[in-house]
Formats: sequence, C-alpha cells, structure tokens
Amino acid sequence: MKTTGKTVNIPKLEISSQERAENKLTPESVDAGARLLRETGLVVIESVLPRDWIAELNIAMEDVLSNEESGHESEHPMLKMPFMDPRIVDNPFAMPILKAAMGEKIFAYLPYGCNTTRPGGDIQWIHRDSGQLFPELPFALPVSTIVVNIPLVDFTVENGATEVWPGSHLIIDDPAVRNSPYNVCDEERAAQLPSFQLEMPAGSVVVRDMRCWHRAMPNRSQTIRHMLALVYFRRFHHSPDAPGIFRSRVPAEIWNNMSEEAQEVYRFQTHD
Ligand SMILES: O=C(O)CCC(=O)C(=O)O
Repeated sequence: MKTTGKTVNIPKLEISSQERAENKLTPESVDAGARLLRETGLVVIESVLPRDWIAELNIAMEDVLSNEESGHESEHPMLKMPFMDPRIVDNPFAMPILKAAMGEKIFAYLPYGCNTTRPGGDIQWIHRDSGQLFPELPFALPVSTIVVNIPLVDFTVENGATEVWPGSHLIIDDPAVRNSPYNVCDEERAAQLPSFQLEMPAGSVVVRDMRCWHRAMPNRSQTIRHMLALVYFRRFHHSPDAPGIFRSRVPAEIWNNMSEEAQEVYRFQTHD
C-alpha cells in the first residue's frame, strides 16, 4: 500500500505560555523535545521568535544575498547584527535539546547558512545532509550532526515548505546509494514512505537530525522563502583546547619534510 504522507503529523513540541515568556524550556520539555528528535528525526517549536523582528531579519537576509556578488565587504555581513543575535546563534529553545541529544561539548561554525527558494524555484532531489556515522553497519547510531532551521516567512505548501521523511534518519542505505554524491535518496523508495511538508509560521525553530531525508519544494508563490540553517556537531576526539597538550608548534622544516599522508594524519596540529 502506498502511503500518501497526508496523514503524517509534524512532530511539534507544545510548550507552555510561561516557557514562551521566559524563553526557557522546562526539563520535561527538553526531554520531550529530545525524544521527538530521537524517534522522528526532528522537532518543531512553533512561533517562538517575534514576527516583527523576523520580518526585519528577512529583509536584512535578502539584502545580504543580493549584495553577495559585490564582495567588497571586509567583514562577513552575517558576522554582525542582526544575524549574530543570541536568539539565533544561542537559541534558548534549540540549545538545551541539542545538548540533550549530542552532549554539552557540541560545536558549530560561523557564519551560518540560509536556504532560499525564489518564486518559480524548482523541486530539489531527496537527500540527507549527513550520512550514517558508520555507514557500513546495519543499524543507525545516535545523532552526531543537527541543523537548526528558522523560517523567516510563513512556510506553506505554496511557497515550497521543505518536505521531510520522519524516521528516515534511522534508514541504512544500500552501498550504491551510500556512495552517491550528496547522499541522494532513491525516489521510488521514498515514495513508499510517509512524508510531510513542513508548514509552520515564521519564527518557528526546527531541530533536525541531518540524516533525515528532505528536499526543498517548488516555490509557486510570488515571494522569496528564506530559512536560516545553523549546523551543530557532536564533539568526538579533536582536542585543540585540551589543557597543556597538543599545543606545540611543529617547525616548518620538520612539517615540510613530512609525507602528504603524514601531514593528513596530523592535520589539526599547529605548525609553522
Ligand atoms: O530549502 C529547503 O527547503 C531545504 C534545503 C535543504 O535543507 C538542503 O538543501 O539541504
């Protein structure tokens, strides 16, 4: 039987007015959010950022993207306000769920990204943003890369709200798919599994396991659809901040005489 996807619920974390007012999740909400993320691959917290501020951000974002070609800026335009606002880069609803899922030592890079579709924009291929951590194993390990998305306009079917396959973060790919560029997913297989378009108000926050199958959908509206995308990683073994160790600089004459293979192995080492 082919599922249509239409009966699939979007996994939303319902929070209290007090949590909204105080910008703080209760421990029970953090647990519930982390559980939805673990079991479905994503969790949506609707309308947590002020609409008027998000509307300003939407204009600022379009301004940055339309000036991208000029390239005269000495500083990156998104390493400034309003883009570096803590409501984005330290979002109080996403952060505790990220840490519950991936530990206290998560890390990320700046500037973050933006997924944009413009009027007339076409359908994207179905893909994962990250593969399985050990793709050769017949089971999925816990999440290690998560994207936080913040829509800057209301996301609707008409303007191409992202299509997502809940639970697909746990799917193990066949070797042929596993090795395809961008972790592209098999369309026929995906058509047999439930999906939904992520309709949600501007200023919602989505926490999504990057292994989830998803794609941008055609934008049939007259407006541009921006969505901020902040990527967070679980910290494994790279220890540049370990106190007192891994700090010594390797002199250039030694480094330059190491084989390419050895330089690759020691690539995080500081050297002259
Ligand atoms: O723009 C979208 O709706 C999703 C795009 C996306 O997440 C991606 O390209 O990885």
